[in-house]
Amino acid sequence: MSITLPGPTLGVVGGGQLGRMLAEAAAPLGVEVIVLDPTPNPPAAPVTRDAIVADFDDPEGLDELAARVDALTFEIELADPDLLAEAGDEHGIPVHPDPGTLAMIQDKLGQKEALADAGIPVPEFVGVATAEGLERVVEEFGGVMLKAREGGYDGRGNVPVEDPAEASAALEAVGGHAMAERLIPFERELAVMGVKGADGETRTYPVTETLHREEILRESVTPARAADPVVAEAESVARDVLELLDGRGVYGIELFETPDGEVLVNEIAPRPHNSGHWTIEGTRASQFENHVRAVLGWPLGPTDLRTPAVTANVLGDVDEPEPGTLRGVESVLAAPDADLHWYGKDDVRPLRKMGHLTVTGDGDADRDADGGDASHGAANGTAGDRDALISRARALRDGLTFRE
Ligand code: AIR
Repeated sequence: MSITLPGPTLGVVGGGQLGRMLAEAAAPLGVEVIVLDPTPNPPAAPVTRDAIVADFDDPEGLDELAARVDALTFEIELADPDLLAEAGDEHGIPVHPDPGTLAMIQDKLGQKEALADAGIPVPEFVGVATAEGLERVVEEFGGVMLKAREGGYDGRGNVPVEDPAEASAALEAVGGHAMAERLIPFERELAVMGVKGADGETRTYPVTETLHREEILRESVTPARAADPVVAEAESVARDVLELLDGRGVYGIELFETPDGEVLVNEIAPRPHNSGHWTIEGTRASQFENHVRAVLGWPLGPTDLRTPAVTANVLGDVDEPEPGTLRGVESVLAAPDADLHWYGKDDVRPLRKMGHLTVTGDGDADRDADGGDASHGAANGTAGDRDALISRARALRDGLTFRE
């Protein structure tokens, strides 16, 4: 392989925060990025060479993108797999992950079937299309998570149903074409970011613990506060998942830890993922950098932990959409242990992901500032340190608001 600079241009379908952070990671490698997004001036626009305004399923828009880049990828599952494959063929450029993998993952039922067929542990699941069918499943499973088969993300399209009487409304809410899976009374939610590079090379990042509320990720904690055998099992399951997926790139693998220490796959994202944002500060090669490297077929970068890290999402705390102004930022900027990532979205909406901050170290910034016993870049820290880190990240995040 010969790598020369200036480097290639990467085309990304989707220009949201993930596209923005991909482009930020691509720049030091000499890689330029062009995104395609339906929204004019999307979050990635200020840090990319260009942002083409087109729908994800607009053949002309995708053709224009493919004509101007050396490789294609996507940062949102709403990308169209058939168009991606066609554009790649037409312009003779690689598309990663494989559009077939995207198509498999897009259908939540097909995704679960593929995992189950490969012998990968998943919660019990079934496809549902009628209210009567869903009622029966809710009775049998004693509660399900109902998921739109296609199109849902950031908690949209997921509805817990514990009472058969709610079946009809729930099915309507997710659009009628759904997958129901047994509600898992999990001990913890975990996630592993994995990356597949050229020549079958795979790497995983340390296991992350994810904390959700209302189906939306609030914080991620790395390393996860799980027992060693659970962490080892999570890594092993993640490697099996990577084995199953075709195409280079980063994959987010969301997992449940059951009360008896079993690990089940919740779902997979064929792209960088919110539960891997901590890798920007917590590792040498972030999920975004490794996605760029992988898609281009370049050698992968190190995924080991540099420092314990907690990421806290900054979500829209408004009741109605409005132009977003984030207040209270000074204290995060002044913090010796925190990094702020603002996504640059024009409008704030209720619970919209507007930014995040990552805190590293042991959670005791005052002690660190005094030159005391800090664990930056050193040991992995204790679970108690992680508790302190979570409190610290929450305190900084909760000081931010879009409200007047
Ligand atoms: N995204 C993609 N799948 C899940 C998520 N969160 C990211 C992508 C996408 C952006 O969210 O970066 O472009 C869209 O965010 P929003 O707030 O406009 O819906």
